[in-house]
Amino acid sequence: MRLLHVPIVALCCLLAAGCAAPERPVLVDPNATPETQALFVNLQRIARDHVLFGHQDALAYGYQWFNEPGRSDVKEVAGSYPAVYGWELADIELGHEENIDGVNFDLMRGYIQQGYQRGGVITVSWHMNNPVSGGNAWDTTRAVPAVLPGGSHHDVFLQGLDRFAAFIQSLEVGEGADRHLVPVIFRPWHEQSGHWFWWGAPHTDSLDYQRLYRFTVEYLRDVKGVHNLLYAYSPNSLSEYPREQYWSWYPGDAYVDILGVDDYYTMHDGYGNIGDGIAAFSQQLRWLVEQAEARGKIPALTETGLDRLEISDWFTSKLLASIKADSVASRIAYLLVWRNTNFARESRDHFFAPYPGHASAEDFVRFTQDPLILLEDELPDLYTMPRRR
Ligand code: BMA
Repeated sequence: MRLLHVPIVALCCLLAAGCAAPERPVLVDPNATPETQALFVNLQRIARDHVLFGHQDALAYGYQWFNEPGRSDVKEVAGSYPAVYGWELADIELGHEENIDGVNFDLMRGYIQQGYQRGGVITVSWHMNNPVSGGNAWDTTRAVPAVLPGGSHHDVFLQGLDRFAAFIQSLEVGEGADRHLVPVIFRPWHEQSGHWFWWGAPHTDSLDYQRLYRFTVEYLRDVKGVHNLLYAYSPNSLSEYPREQYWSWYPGDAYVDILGVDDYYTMHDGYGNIGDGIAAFSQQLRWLVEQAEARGKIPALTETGLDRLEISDWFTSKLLASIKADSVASRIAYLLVWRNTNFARESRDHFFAPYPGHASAEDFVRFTQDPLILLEDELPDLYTMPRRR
C-alpha cells in the first residue's frame, strides 16, 4: 500500500493541523533570522486589512521635548506609540556619537530595543555623507563610481558600511536562549529618482546605482554577516516620472523585500496632477501594491507627510482619503511620516505629526481611530512565524 511508504512524521503532519510547517518566505537574505522572516510574513498578511502608522525619531524628541524617556508626540496625542519607528543613521559612517540630527547612537539603540520589545516595527534610513567630497548627503559631487569596487573612495565607503553593520549587529535583545537581534527594515539609497542626494538620478547612471545597491546588500549580508535586515526600495514620488521608470534603478527582485515610494505631495491638487490629487495618488499606490504583490514583495509608503501640518484635517482629508479611495491601494503595509523637530534646538517649525495642542490633533486622532490604521497598541505579534493556513 502506497501509504505505508509515507514517513510517520509526514503522516502526522498531514493529519494534525497543529503540525503544519511554518511558512518560509523568499527573502533577499536566505539566512535572515527567524524574527526577521516572521516580520516579513506577518507584514505581508497584515497588509491585506491594515496599514501600520509610523513616525520618524518618535522616541528621541518631539516638538516641545528632547530625550525624555517614555515620551512620543504621537502617543501624547493619540494614546499609543506609533506602530513603526523610523531612525536615521547619517554620521554613523564617520564614527560620530550622534546622528545628523543630534540623536546619540547609544540612546537610539535603546529606543530601538524598547520599540521592538513593545511589538513595534523598526526601519532605518541613511543619509550617508558624500564619501568623495566629505560634504553631506545633499552634496552632489559625483561619488557613486568612486565608491564601487575599484573606485578611488571604495575604502572610505567600506569603512562606513562596517560602522553601519556594527550598529545593526548591536541591536540585541533578550537573555540566554532568547538572545536575538532586532529585525530592521533598511532603506538604502532612497529617493534616488530625485536630484538632491549624491546617489540621485542626475549624479549617477542607473547601472551604477544598481551596482551600489547590490554591493551594499552583498557586503552587509555576505561579508559582514548581517542577517537582521529586510531591504526596502523607495524612489521618490511616481508623479515625477513615467511609471515604468520606477524600475530604472531597481537592483532586481533578489535584492529587494519591500517596494516603497516616498511621496509628500501627489495627494495635493495641482502637484503635477491635472485635477484630483487624491485620485492620482490612490492610483499610484494601487499600482505599487499590484507590483509588490505580483513579485511576492511588501508594498509600503516609506515616507510621507505634510511639513508643519498647515491643513488641519490633512490626515483624514488627504492621506487617509487617498489610501481608502481604492481597496487595492489600501493594501500598503505601512506608512511613515517624518520627524517632529524640537523647536528649541532647531529654531524652526519642521514637524509631520501633531503634538498636544496643535490644530490638527483632533483630526489625527480620527485618523488613528480608523479601523484601517494601526498604532502600536493594536499590533498582533509580528515576530513569531504564523502557521500555514
Ligand atoms: C531631512 C530633514 C533634515 C534632516 C534629514 C535627516 O528631511 O528633516 O533636517 O537632517 O532629513 O534626518
